[in-house]
Amino acid sequence: MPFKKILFYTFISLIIISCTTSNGQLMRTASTIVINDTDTKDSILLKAAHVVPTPNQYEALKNEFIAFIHFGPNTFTRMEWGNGMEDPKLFNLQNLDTDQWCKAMKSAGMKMVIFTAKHHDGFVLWQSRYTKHGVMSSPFKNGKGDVLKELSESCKKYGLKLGVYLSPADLYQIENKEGLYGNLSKYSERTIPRPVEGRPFKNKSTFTFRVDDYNEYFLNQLFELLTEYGEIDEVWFDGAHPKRKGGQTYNYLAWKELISALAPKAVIFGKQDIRWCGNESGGTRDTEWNVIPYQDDPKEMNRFGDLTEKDLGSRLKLQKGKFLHYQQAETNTSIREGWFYRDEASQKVRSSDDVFDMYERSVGGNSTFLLNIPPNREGTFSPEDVKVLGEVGKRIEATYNVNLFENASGTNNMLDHDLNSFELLGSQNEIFINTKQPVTINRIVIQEAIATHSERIEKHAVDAWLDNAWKEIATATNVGYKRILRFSEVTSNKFRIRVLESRFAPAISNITAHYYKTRPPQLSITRNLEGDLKITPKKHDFGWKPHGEDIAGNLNSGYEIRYTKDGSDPTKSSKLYSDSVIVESVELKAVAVDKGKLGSIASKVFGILKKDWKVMTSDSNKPKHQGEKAIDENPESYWQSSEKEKTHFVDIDLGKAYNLNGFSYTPQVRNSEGMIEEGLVKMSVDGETWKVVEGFKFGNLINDPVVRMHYFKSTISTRYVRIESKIIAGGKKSATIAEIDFFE
Ligand code: FUL
Repeated sequence: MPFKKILFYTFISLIIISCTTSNGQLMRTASTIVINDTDTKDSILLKAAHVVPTPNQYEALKNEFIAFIHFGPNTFTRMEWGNGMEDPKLFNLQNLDTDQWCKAMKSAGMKMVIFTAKHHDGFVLWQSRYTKHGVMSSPFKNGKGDVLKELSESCKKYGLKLGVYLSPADLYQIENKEGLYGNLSKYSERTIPRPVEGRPFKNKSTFTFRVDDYNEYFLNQLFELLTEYGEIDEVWFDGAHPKRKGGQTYNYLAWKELISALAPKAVIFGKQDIRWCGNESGGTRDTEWNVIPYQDDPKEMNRFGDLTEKDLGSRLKLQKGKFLHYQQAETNTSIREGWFYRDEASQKVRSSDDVFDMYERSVGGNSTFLLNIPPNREGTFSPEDVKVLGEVGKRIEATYNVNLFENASGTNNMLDHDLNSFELLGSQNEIFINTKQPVTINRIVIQEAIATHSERIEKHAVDAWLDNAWKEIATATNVGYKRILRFSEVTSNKFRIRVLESRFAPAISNITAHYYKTRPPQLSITRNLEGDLKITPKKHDFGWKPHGEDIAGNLNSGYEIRYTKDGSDPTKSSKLYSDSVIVESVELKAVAVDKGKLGSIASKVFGILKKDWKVMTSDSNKPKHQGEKAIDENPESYWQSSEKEKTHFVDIDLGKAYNLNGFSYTPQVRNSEGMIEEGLVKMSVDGETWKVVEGFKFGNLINDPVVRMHYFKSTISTRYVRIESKIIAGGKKSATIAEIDFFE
């Protein structure tokens, strides 16, 4: 063995020995640790193993499953992004029922709710003293209503924590003549809150900051939110900006000072406490590290970029940092298509399978699950959303409230349900658990004592004693706050967890075992150009494959598929799916039936058959992205125009004239290129001269690239249709279409 290697192993052994004697702490823990020029790969790793969450971050992690609520003028206009000039009168809320929201969130097992007090449009949903653009100018309770107040009271009643989303982007303040955003005002000392006659504050504290008009406005509003609605546990700063003006910048460090003073228990999202997971679809990383390398000290940073890479905290990444910082991810997505409520008919709701799967991947993948439920125009959660929340809550309870290692023998500190007690693994990297009776399980939960010992496990495996031998049943990478391992069910009374790689001695605080009652699979529905229907089980995104076994197949064998073509929900006695069904202009719904039990219903609206369609012309194509790709029934392939012209178009010959009442646009999802945010639909009698039918608009496409519907004001009868782009999302220049469908 070369001398250097011997030295290294001696160093590691010494550390392990000292870990066992010094509680695994080789240096002081902190939520940010500086890396010096003299640090080596090993000392960087040692430092990473001592980066721990702040008490607030740790409390936030323990919430696990939390709710998001997007509500505002967009709920009434059906837009994803408003323009800031909406008439407050359209916020015509008649039957707000925040108790109903809280009941539903509680039924899902959620612990906190984050509410869009102000979205990008600038409309405020509380009685602010500092603007008239909000509930005070709406018909809601004759201008006297306060949605946040009602929600905060319901939260207290139902035992939910409350967080506020206050959008830094503010289109009302950008667009209106007296708007403060980007008004080039001078920086000067301002007292927060600015007194308003007749509206005194109960909280008498004041602050002085050197800021401009918009930052003062923002601070005044933060003051209201943090002092008049009870305890606030999270402040959510969104990074998106539909528009900017006047080089407006944000004095986040001042905002932070105010938040720390007024809401000392609050974590801040989008800044140093909590980061965006990097997508809005519920995607999770197989390895989600919360110890992240930074180039600057996060405590002093004003701006935080989005961290979207797959690998954020591997050993290699850590070596490139100047600061190691604890920053957990929130996996945020919506239960509906879009962040805001649009309608019941065409805005799909995620199935319970989907939500439960995301719950397991995110909470069990070292992050927090933040699920948005947008209230409808009535001011309630829609029945479908309530149903899914309730079902998911029941599953979580039935699975995770029953610990099948309850009376097992092994190291007590890991089996006692107490997050504060832990066992430090020294040179011994195997944990044995014996149950009195054999147990049938398909889930194991492991938690590290991150509050004191950071996240240290890098790779681990679980074995079960089966047929007189150890059989590996699951493997995964890091653990951190929580790892849920999922595997095909096994029955045994002996289990073993092996830590295969770690950053110094890991401290394990909790190990439990569970049984998830499998259900008929979710289905996926497609058709080809000829209209041939294909219904297959949707693949669950399992992060590992024990011994190459087909988990979905194992869990769901023996089911059959039933379907309807008239939009009604399929039942056990609906038509049995077999090959060779042709579908055209139908709303197809399908369900898997397993031992008499129905799975969740999958649905898809199919437009007219595309067999005889032709793309007559398009203004331009990029190589491999010809116009035909927009109508080939394959959402993976797409048409893409050049970047040269301002507007782009595709002309389609439908083969014969149809009476069309709308179309759907499927954006390509490979990257964020070419999403058509605004455009025109044109028709032609001869395929040469074109007349505008109407315009269309789709918001938030880059973050939320799902199929969008546009219904025509009245039916159009035509054979030739042109889809023309006007504005491409994100200021991009070329247009893309993955699929266009027309409906009769
Ligand atoms: C995005 C926003 O643009 C969306 O409207 C939504 O609020 C989402 C949570 O964040 O950046």
